[in-house]
Amino acid sequence: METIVSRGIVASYHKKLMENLSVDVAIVGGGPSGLVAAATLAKAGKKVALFERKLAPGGGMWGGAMMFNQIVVQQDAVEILDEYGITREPFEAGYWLCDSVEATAALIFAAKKAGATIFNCYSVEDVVFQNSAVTGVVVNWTPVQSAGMHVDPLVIMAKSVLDSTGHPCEVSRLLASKNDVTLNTPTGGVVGERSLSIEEGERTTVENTKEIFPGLFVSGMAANGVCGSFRMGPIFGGMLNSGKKVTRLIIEKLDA
Ligand code: 48F
Repeated sequence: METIVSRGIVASYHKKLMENLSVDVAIVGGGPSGLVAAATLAKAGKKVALFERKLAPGGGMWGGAMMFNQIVVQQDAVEILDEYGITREPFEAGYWLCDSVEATAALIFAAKKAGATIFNCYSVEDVVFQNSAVTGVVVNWTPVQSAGMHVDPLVIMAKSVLDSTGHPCEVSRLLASKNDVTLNTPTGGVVGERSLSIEEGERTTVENTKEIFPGLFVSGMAANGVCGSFRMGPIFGGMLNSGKKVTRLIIEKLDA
């Protein structure tokens, strides 16, 4: 029995990894925007692998605000809550309340069920840069990175890469710091996020969701970080809508 258990895990994981060495879309970061993108792209028939640094995907959604595990979602994202069966309670006109644990779990479940493959405990430490475009991601185990071990990474090739790493906008920063490139941002580089302004932050997180360099898209808080816009705190409509918008943009490009 001991051998059966180990053999099953090793063989099936090996198969999962082999099948994802080359994908349509590599999503970096399993927060709400990345998870919505993963679910929607996979539902549209695209081959999607999502890489999440932590043990549990979900990013900043689990904790609500200051660990009060409730989130606020505004009216224009209600359809997305309903699509994933997330319970919502009315609050003030145009605002809904959700349990953050239920909402996060629902998005993870939806992404997996739609056909995306989730690789947790992976950190994306670089991109593949060929012919002036991003063509993949360079991955390593998070514990290797956090222990500072000198272990070389593996490579996942992707037709499109999504930076949904949230506030640090890590993939975009890596690309900009290691290569002489001009990004599609107000300064041509990573501008960095501004302080909190909810209404503007929510609006611009969707506006800034775009392809910032050939092959590299940004969504969620990373979109505002890269473009120099505001943070917004524990309101999540913008994140959900950003995941939907980036899906449309990526599909347009993949199908062109
Ligand atoms: O920050 P995060 O939840 O991304 P998001 O979709 O949502 C932002 C909100 O949670 C919140 C907010 C809403 O109002 O402002 O902050 O923009 O999730 C980002 C995920 O990316 C992972 C990280 O662990 C987190 O789960 N991540 C970050 N860098 C890497 C990474 C990396 N280099 N490789 C893999 N995962």
